[in-house]
Amino acid sequence: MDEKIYGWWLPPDVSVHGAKIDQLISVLHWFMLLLFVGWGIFFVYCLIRFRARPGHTALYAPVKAMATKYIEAAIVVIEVFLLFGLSTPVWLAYKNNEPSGKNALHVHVVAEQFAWNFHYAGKDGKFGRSDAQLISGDNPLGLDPEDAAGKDDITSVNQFHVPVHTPVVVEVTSKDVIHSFNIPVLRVKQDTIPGQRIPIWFEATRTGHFELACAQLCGLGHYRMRADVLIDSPEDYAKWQADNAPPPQEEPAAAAPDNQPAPEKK
Ligand SMILES: [Cu+2]
Repeated sequence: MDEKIYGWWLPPDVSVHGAKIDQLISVLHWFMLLLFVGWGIFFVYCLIRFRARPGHTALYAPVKAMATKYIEAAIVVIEVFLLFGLSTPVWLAYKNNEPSGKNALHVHVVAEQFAWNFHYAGKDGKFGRSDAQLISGDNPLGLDPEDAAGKDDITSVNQFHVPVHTPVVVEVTSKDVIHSFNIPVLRVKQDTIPGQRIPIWFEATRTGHFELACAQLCGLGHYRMRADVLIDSPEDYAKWQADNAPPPQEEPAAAAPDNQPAPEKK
């Protein structure tokens, strides 16, 4: 990786939509800190005020005080505001702004124990047919070698190249169990569910070498289920595509065994 990206606070944000998510995370954490300090002070006050001492007996009947009810009601109102007033609009803005049109790059991602497979449509912009029956050690995506649309498709294992300043729509699915596609610097996280192809999107604002991690405990090899995320300049991305353009059956990355991906040095 290019830099140390995990410190005391959030990792750097290199996405166009991440600033609002970061703002939301900050507001929620400051509010939780406020609640923590408030309840902490109240707890210590109670320990001292109601400590056991001679001449004082415990009161077993509930105390009838309105102040606590007002405080609890106020917290409920604030939490409802945080959920529906702040969080939901940020989520809707992200979900409703999925890029469409020709300039968006579409990538299919297939998770498996314990690797990430990436499938690009190639020059013709059409994804070749894939079939679970055709999946093998040499063909982890189950691509149909007979399908003309798939002849120029590009695949890679644990190497996720995307161009900078380009909307990218990723459709994630899984071959086996539930995994989670998580790229912290791009502020995207989506569970991958067998049998479902779920779209998420992002647009990177700078080039660099980052990390994709599986964020769902998916088996004994979960800890090593990661991929390199390479946000390339348009020239580097075009070069990578050209270097890896195939016929798919001769694609070197696709020939890597499922669990022993050979990471390519940048
Ligand atoms: Cu996983």
